[in-house]
Amino acid sequence: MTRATSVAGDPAARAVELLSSMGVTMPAPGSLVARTPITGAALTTLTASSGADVDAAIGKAANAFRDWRTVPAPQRAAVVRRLGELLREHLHELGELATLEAGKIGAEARGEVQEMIDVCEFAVGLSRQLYGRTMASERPGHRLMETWHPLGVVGVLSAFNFPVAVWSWNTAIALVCGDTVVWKPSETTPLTALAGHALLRRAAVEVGADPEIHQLVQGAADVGERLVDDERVALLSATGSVRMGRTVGPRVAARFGRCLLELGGNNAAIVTASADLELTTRAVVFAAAGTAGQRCTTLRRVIAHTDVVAALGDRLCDAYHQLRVGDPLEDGVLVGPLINGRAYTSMQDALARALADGGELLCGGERVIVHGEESYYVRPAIVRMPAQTEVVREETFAPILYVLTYYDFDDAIALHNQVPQGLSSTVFTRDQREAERFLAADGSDCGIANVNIGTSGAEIGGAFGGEKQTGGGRESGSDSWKAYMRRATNTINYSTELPLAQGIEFSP
Ligand code: UN1
Repeated sequence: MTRATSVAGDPAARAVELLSSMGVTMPAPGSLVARTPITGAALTTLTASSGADVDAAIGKAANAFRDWRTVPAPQRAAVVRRLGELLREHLHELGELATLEAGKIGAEARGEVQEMIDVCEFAVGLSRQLYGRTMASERPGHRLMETWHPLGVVGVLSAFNFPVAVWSWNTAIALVCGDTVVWKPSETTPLTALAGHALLRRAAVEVGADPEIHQLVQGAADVGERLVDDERVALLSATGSVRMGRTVGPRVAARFGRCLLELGGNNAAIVTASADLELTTRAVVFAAAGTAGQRCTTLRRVIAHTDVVAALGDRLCDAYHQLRVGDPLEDGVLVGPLINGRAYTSMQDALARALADGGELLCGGERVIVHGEESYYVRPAIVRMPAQTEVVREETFAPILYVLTYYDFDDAIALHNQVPQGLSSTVFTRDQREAERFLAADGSDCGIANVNIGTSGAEIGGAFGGEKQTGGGRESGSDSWKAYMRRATNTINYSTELPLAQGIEFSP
C-alpha cells in the first residue's frame, strides 16, 4: 500500500450546499444512504420509494402523457432547451456533486454535464426532424406514408458511473418524442438524481409545461423491478450489468413491452505494427485508466502485434507510473476512487485469477490509502496475458488492462470478437487496409468501432450501444429517437375506386 495526501473537507455539508444551489429541498431521512466514495462517509439519508410511491409515479407520468403527446414536438422542445440552459448555468455545481457522489475527477464530471448539454441541444434540433417517409403506393390515387407518434411512459434505469448523463440522453430525447419519464437512478447516486430531477421540473414550470412529465423514484433493485413489470411503462431503457439485463429483458418482453438495453462492455484495441505508438499510448491511458476503469466503454483489452508489444508495454507502464491517484477534488489527480469495497474486491479477485492463468503483472493493481480504510483507491493495473482466458472474457468494472499478442491480423480480429460483449472497439494503425478491414462486415462485431482513437468518450451525435451481451440497444444520437416512438403506416385513398393491393379482385 502507498499513501497519498488528503484534502477532504466536509463533503456532507458541501453536498447539501450544492443541492440547494440547484433548487433541491432535502428529502426526509430514511433507509437509503448516500455516500461519497471519496472517503466512504455518508452524505445524507433518504427514503426509498415504496411500492405505492412507484405506482403513483407511473400513474402521474401516464396521466401527463395524455396531453403531452399532443403538444407539437417543437413546443415540447422548449422544456429541453431550458434544461440545457439550466445545466449550463449549474455545470460546475452538478459536476462537483457528481464528483462527490460517483468519485469522478472534476474534468470528467464536468464533461458528463457537458454531454447532457450537448444532448439537450441535439434533442431540440431533433424536435423538428422526427421525419416519417412517404413511399410509392402500388395503387392509383393512393398515398402511403408513415407517422411517428409518442410511445407512452419511458422508464429509465441508470447506473452509478454516469449518474446524470445517461438519464439525460434518454430523457431529453424521450421528452421531445412526446413521452413522459419515470427515472430510477442507481441507489448509489441518489443525490445527483435529485438535482437532475429538480432542474428538469424547474425547466418545465418555467416554460409553462406540466412538471408531471418527469417522475423520480429512488431505491434498490426492487424499485426498478416495479417499472420492469408495469404494463403502463411502454419502454424500459436500462443501463447496467449483463446480470441486470438478463432479468429485465425477458420480463419486459413477457408483457410485450419494449426494452433498450445498455449492458456490459469488454472493449478492445488492436494495436498493429504500423501504429503511431505515441498517440496509441495517450489514447489507451485515457480509455483504460480514466474514470478509474468504471465506464462501460473502458478499454479492457489490448491486442498488440508481436513487433510492438514490448515497446507499447514499456510506454504504457511509464505513463501509468505518472498517473496521479487520489482525491478527485484535488487538481492534477487523474484517477479517483472505485465506487465501493465490492468493486475493489472484484478487482483483486480478477487480478488473482489472471495471475493464476499465467498472467504477468506489468504494473499497478495495488490499493492506495487516500482517506482511510473506508474508501477504495487503486493504481490502475496492466497484465500481460498468455491467452484470452475466462477472466479476460469477463467485464470487471475496475481499471485492469489485459495485454494479448497477435501476429496475423485475422487472428487479432478473431481474438477481438471472441468475447460475449460487443460495445466499443478500436484499431490503431497507419495501414488503410487494416483500418477498413476492422470496420468491415467481417471486422469488429461491436456497436462502436473506431480508428486511431480510444474506446471511451463517444460523442452524443452517434448512436450509442452495442451487440451481443451488451444488449443491442441504441440511444443518444443518429436515429436512436425511433426507439422512443411508435410508427404508424398510413394508406390514404383519395380516388373514387377501391383497388386492392396485390392485384386482388374481390367483388360479389
Ligand atoms: C457508460 O459508461 O455507461 O462513451 C456510458 C463514453 C461516454 C458514455 C459512457 N460517452 O464513454
